[in-house]
Amino acid sequence: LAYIRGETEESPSSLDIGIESQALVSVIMGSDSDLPVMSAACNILKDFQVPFEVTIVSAHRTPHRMAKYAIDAPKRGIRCIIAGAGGAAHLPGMVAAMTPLPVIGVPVKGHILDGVDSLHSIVQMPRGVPVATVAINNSTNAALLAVRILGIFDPQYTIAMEKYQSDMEDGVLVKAEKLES
Ligand code: RP5
Repeated sequence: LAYIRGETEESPSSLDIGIESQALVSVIMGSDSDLPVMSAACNILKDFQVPFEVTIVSAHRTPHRMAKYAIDAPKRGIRCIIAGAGGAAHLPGMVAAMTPLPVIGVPVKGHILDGVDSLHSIVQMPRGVPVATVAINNSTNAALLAVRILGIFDPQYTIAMEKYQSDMEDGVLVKAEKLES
């Protein structure tokens, strides 16, 4: 089933994940169990009106799909890949090895090792194969970084990012004023 940006105000569920052919950003994850974490990235991309797609690609369970997805992504117009995975989190690194696109890795917190295993798996890439790694479970920052990357060739995203930063600053200042009064 296609997940089309703007089709729903809800976070994507496991029923509406799929491929959006006009997507600039791809959000992939190793399992549907990652979706509660990765849906925050989808919400940010929606807020910034970035065409994106979201789907499941597992480095271990669907290695052939992963290879095809990574190789085809640039040809399909994808500009940046956000990849979330937990545990032995090889998806972001393996995708980065098979595509020239920027890959942003999201370490997903598992039940046993608190996500430190995922963080180390994603951040400890060998020289030559970079993955921009965000904090554990912080897919929000992954999406914000993707928006900044898109802003390099499309100023509308930079302008929107400046507004986001300004709104964030205003929000903190309001809280500070309340605290001080
Ligand atoms: C990884 O293994 C996934 O990214 C997920 O975080 C973890 C556990 O997957 P499930 O067993 O919940 O499907 O591949």
